[in-house]
This record gives sequence, C-alpha cells and structure tokens, in this order.
Amino acid sequence: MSYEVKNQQLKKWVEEVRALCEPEDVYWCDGSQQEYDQLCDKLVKSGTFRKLNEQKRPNSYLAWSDPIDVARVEDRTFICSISKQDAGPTNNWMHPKEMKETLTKLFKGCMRGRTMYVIPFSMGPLGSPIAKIGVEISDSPYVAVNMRIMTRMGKAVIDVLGDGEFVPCLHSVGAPLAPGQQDVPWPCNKEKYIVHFPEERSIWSFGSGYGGNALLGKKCLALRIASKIAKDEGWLAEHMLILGVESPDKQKTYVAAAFPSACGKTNFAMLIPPKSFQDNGWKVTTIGDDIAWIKPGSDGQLYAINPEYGYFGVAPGTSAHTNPNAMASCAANTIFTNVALTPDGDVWWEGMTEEPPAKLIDWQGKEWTPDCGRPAAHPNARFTSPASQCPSIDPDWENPKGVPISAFIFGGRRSNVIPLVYQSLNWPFGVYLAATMGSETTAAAVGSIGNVRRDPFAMLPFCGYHMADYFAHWLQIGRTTPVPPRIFSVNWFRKDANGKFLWPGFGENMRILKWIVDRVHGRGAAVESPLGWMPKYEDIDWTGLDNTVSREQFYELMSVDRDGWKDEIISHEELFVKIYDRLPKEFLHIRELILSSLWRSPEHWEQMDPTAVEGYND
Ligand code: O2Y
Ligand code: MN
Repeated sequence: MSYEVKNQQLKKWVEEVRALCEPEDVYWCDGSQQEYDQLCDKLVKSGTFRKLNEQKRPNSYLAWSDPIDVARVEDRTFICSISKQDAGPTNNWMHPKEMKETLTKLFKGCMRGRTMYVIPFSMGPLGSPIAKIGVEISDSPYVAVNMRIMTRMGKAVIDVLGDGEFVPCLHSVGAPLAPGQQDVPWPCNKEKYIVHFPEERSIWSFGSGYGGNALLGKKCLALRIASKIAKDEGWLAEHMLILGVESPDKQKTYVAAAFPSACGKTNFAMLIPPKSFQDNGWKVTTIGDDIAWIKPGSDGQLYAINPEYGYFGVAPGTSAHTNPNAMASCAANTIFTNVALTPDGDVWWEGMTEEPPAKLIDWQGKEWTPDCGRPAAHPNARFTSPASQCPSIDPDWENPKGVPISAFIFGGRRSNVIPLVYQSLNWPFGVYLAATMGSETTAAAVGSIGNVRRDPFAMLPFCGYHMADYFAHWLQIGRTTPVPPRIFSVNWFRKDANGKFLWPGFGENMRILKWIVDRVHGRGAAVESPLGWMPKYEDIDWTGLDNTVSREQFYELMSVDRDGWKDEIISHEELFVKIYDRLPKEFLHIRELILSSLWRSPEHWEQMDPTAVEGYND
C-alpha cells in the first residue's frame, strides 16, 4: 500500500476478498497519471491495448474484447433483495443467501495468477454532500484505467472517506491463471453474474470485463444501488442527461432528460444550437450525458449532479456532423473499445465519415474492406473519455451543490401516436407519462403500436427495487417539493404516412428546448390538448429554418390521433398488470382522465381555446 488507509472496515473487507480470491498480489490504486501510464503500458504488453498514433490520437489506446463479452447482460443481472416482492417482477431475483453461496464458490480462487486492484472512487465531486464513495476490487487493469476516467479515483478518495461508509463493489473477470499459463488479451468467463444486494448496498460482478458489467460505479452503483438509497433517503438517482440552456439575457436554465437507448441521448446532452440561435446568444452546456443524482435543496428546488467524471459513449453513429462535441471529447486521452483500427494507427467506426476507409482491421482483428459484409466496429463499441474534454461542458459541472433543475424531459422513439412535444398538466400526469414511455424496437407498421418496448423513465434495466414503488417514490417527491420541475414529453421520431421523418433533425431540437425553457419561465404560449399543454405553430421559434417545417407538417407532428391514443392507453395496461400489486392508485385515475379527455368531442376541445387550429384534431 503506497498510502495510509485508516478505514478499518475497508482494510478488513480487502483482506477477506484477498483470502477468498487468492490473487498473486494486491495493488491499491492512487489515481495518479504515472500509475495510469504504467497500467496502460502493462495492458499494451499483455496484448489488451494497442497504443494509437500519438500524432492523431494523443495518449489513447484501443482494446478489442472477446466476442462473448461485448455489452451489458440484462438476463444475468440480479437484484437480490431479501424479499422477492421488493425486487419486483421486472428484475431477476435470487435470495441473497443463496446468491452469496453461488458467488462465493465462483469467486473462490478466481484471481489466481492475477493482481487484485483496490480502486477507491467517488461518484460525484469529491466531498460533495450529494456524492457517494465506492471501492471496487477488480482483477482487471482495464477496469482500473477506465475507472480513472469515469470516476474521481484514487488516494484523494481515501482521504475524503476517512472512517466513513463506502459501497463495496467486487469484480472479477473470472479467469484465474494456472502457474505459467499464458494470459489472453481479454480474459472473461462465459458464466456471468452482475449482482446487487440493495439492503446491504453491495455489488458482486463475475465473468465480464466489459462496460456496465465491470465499471461498477456506473450502472450498478450510480443507478441500481443508488436508486434504492435515494428511495430510502428521499432523493432521485436517474438515468438522465443534464444540460443547461443559456438565453440571450444570460439566464441559465437546467433540464434533466431521460431517453431509452438509440434515441440520441448523448447528442441531446451535447446539443449545438442552430447558427441563427447561436447568433442570437443561445448556448447549450453539458453537465452529464447519462446519470443524474437529484436532491431537494433547502430552497425547495431540486438540485442535480452528474455523478460521473467521464463518458462511456457509443462510437458507431458518432461523427463531426452528428456530435462534434463528442468527437472533440474523444480526440485524446481516450480508451476505445471494439472500434476498428486504421492503417495509420487511428480509429474508425460506422458513421464516423461518409466514406469508409479502403481498408481497416476490424474489432475482431480481421482485415476489413468496405465490401466485406461485416461491420468494422461492434455496434456497441465505446469510447471512454474525460468529461472535462467536452467543449460544451458547463462551468458548474463540478459544483458540489449541483445545479437547479427546472424541467424533466422524457422521450422515446415513436413513429406515430406521441406528439413532438407536450407539457404534462401537473406532476402526477408527468409521472404517468414517464412511467408509460416506450420506444419502438423495429419500425412500426402504420397505425400500429405493436412493437413498443415500455421503458419507464428509461430505468427498466436500472431500477434497484420494485418499479411500482419507484413510481410511488416519484409521486411522493412531487408532494414534498415546493417548486417541482415542469414535466415534458418529446418525440423526434414521428413519421408521415410514407414513412418519412416529420422532424428535420437533431440540430433543430433546440427550437423545442427553447419552448420548454419559455414554458418553465411562464413566458411560452400554449394551448390545452387532451394530453397537456402544446405549442401552436407560432409558439415555436423557426428563425433560420425557412419554412422547412410547414404549418401542416408541424400539426401532423403535434396531432393527437384519438384512436391511436385509445390503443396506446390500452397498451399501458400490459405494464400496469405486471406490477399491479404495488401500482399507485393515481395511475388508474390519470388513465381514466386521459381517456375522458380523448372522448371529449373535437368541437368541444376547440371551443376551449378559440386560437386552437384545426391541425390539433384528427
Ligand atoms: O454495454 C455497456 O456496458 C454500456 S451500456 C451504457 C453505456 C453508457 C451509457 N449508457 C449505457 C446504457 O446502457 O444505458
Ligand atoms: Mn445509459
């Protein structure tokens, strides 16, 4: 140990794990640059890393994983609460005692021939009252170096920890080495367990070295365990980006937004406003791209921090066109996983450039040409980059108090039914809309809502307890927060009858964001619809878009198709029935209220607001 550790609990746990896992040696990470460089050199020597061209990609490395270890494994992820009911029907469960017996057998001797790294980390700025400390023990140096980018990691954390509490996170790739046995570049085990003990607040992960399975601060601690802590303590741990909008008069408004995967979450977190908005003084800044911890402040507002320190961003589809801020973030000091290697020692992935390079080495180490019929990068290929390198990073991104949240935005990928944007009538309606959000897994047939995967709050794989209790917790936060943020629904993916996207693209999302910010400050006009408050065509700032979105197109994007909504409401039942035992009673009433609004005749609805245009009705 190169530094003093006073925490007896931590020393005792490290000793117990050493005795169980039988590593060759134990190394306490100090988090220094020198240590990082040495570990990267070790990973280059072992064949896990390839150093990239220093001119093109300074201080950066490429790793290719085993093809059986390329993504989070939801079917091997467990919430082992004492009672099965507390995990709820949307989580895998096993009794903690039984799971501990299973895991103890797997972990016995699992680190033989390897170094055991002790990785102290803070989720959130060091010493922030919102932050939490974890200690990951791992036999993977790849995990140690990734954790240094993704979290505040090392000796400074031990100093802040003192005698305090930490979340123990035990990880092994599950590939012990016999004496003299040659290691492989990506050790892992075909048997995998990603296990959470929510009452004990501990994590055990076995068999995978990849992403969310292995970097235990992210999905395991910051979402699954933290969501349970948050429920017990009265705050929120959410799968949300946080961004700031600065208006021409320098007013700053922060919003948090949840989207299921493949909905452009990172692009939204790092949004660059259209030129005309920039010229008028609008600016978007990034606090976080994936996770938000949100706590009530003494002034009655909710304050959010990004508990992470880096991005574990998906590479394919990211380009200077789709997300220049993400490209700048991974320009240096980055670990790439499962992308392709160019002949000049740089990286490439699908969508990075319009024209693919003539030849590459793909993520499986095979020669690749554009006509070979295989993707060059794995679809879940990633870059691990320091958040500080993002050009849009907000000056307050490390503010230990967090930033005040004025709005929550929930969105999915829906080709029909869900309007471009609407504001929920009040907090409980907003909780209902977030609880019933969903995304299409494949393109929907016109008029069908058959292939929608419900992903409440984008938290389905990340909630560490019963989903219905989570909804009740959100309702309770609304009751106890004097100034709750406004809640909005967005859908950038609505299509016309010919299957063409109606909204012109991600860059234009700023226009909707501006309306949301205007609503929050009580200056945005809106009309009442059966779902909530909606902008009229005139309420959106179209500056610089030259009629690209016609009035008719806008009202098609905004239309509330009554028959479609009746089907939509019926399909909410599928989720509600699944979690019926603990479903908040409010949801049944809200469902009835939406239905009754849909049943109201269009004529009546128009009468409610004489300025409402025909396009709002079907
Ligand atoms: O496959 C993985 O382990 C990465 S999953 C991931 C990474 C960054 C941000 N979000 C996610 C996610 O699955 O939501
Ligand atoms: Mn995520």
